[in-house]
Amino acid sequence: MIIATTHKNTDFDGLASVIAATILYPGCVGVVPKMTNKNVERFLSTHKTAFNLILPQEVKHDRVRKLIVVDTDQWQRLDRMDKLAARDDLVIELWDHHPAGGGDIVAHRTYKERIGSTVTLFAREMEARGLQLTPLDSTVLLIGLYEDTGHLSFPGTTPDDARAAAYLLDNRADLNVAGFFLNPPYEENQKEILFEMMKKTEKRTICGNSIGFNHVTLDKKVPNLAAVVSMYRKIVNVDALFVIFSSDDRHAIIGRSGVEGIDIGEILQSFGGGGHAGAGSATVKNAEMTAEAIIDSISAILAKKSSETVKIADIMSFPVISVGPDTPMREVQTLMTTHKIRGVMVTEGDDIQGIIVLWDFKKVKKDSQWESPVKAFMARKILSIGPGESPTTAARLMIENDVGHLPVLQDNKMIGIVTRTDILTFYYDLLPE
Ligand SMILES: [Mn+2]
Repeated sequence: MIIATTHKNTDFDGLASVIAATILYPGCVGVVPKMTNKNVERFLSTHKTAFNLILPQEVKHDRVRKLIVVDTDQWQRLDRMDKLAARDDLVIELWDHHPAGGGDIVAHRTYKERIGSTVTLFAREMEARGLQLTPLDSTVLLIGLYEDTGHLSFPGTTPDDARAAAYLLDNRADLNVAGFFLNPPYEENQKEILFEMMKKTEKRTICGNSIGFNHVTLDKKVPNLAAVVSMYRKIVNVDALFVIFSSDDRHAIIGRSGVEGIDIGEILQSFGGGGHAGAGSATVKNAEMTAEAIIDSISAILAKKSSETVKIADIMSFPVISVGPDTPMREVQTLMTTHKIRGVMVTEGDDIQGIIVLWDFKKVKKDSQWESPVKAFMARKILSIGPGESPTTAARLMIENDVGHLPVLQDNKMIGIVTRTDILTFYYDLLPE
């Protein structure tokens, strides 16, 4: 007997990957954990008989020859598979998109990639084998793919995810059905949680990223908190959001990120949880840590991680070209053309007086003005940045103040300049000209 199974609190990527395994491996039966996410439960209540699925208690462990594990690589996340973990004659194959770390399942064959969803791995294999799927199979796979990639919008989404979506749509995946299960109506108690969170979100800026923290005490079980957190991150407009839901004996941490630099799965591994770059969760016992300690600990991890990444000092231009305030405009223009630069600092000794950029030359209306001193045309409002700050902080300063150049100051001395071009080059991984 071949069985395929996935993690407890099964999401659509897990369920769809189990179903995909039953299609890809002849004779394979899918085992769905008893605890599933609310929307998966809703889907199964109407669809389960359409697939070859059973519950964990129905598995005859001694008859299982081969085990396919999908969307996780940890034994403890499987439902009632301990008997199989102890067997040494069992053949195990693993399909997962969670980056290495923490997994204790040793497989004979591993299909593991940093990719948007586990479904993508299956869909790619199915397409390579020229399989035709039914609209029903295609639809459930598409729901899994969309859920884990935020409809192909999460930063971890790859071209292969988009190609997998194309393959599933080619096989007549139904977007109406998918939309229905991907956007469950919010229930009354979910709305209450949402309002509760809105009242007290703590925002911290950590290395240029805005991070939201919420602590909510639950007096009853509320389904699908993950969906509420996803929605709330967009409402509060932060780069990443961590919500701690505390009940009698434990804290459930749910995290969501909308930026590439913050990998939720990696951060929550420190708390014994996991997930992927855009989304993840962890559970911590009340006795082990307070909610405040969790928030501080996440902040510390974020601060440490960012300190290892790129800083302004790495991308700034130097030495900085500067002129005195009485330099004629004509001379400044020649200087910019010769050095192929768009901005020049106006300084007197170490003192920054202003900045003149290409754009300011438009203010020169009469020929005689080319002989006027630069101080008559320069902008005097100067924002600066420190060499240890992040490119994100620079980008934010530029956007909020509509400036294109930021002098980089260290101990009040200008050591470089960072421009819009430097920032764009950094963000798009473009090579410098
Ligand atoms: Mn997944």
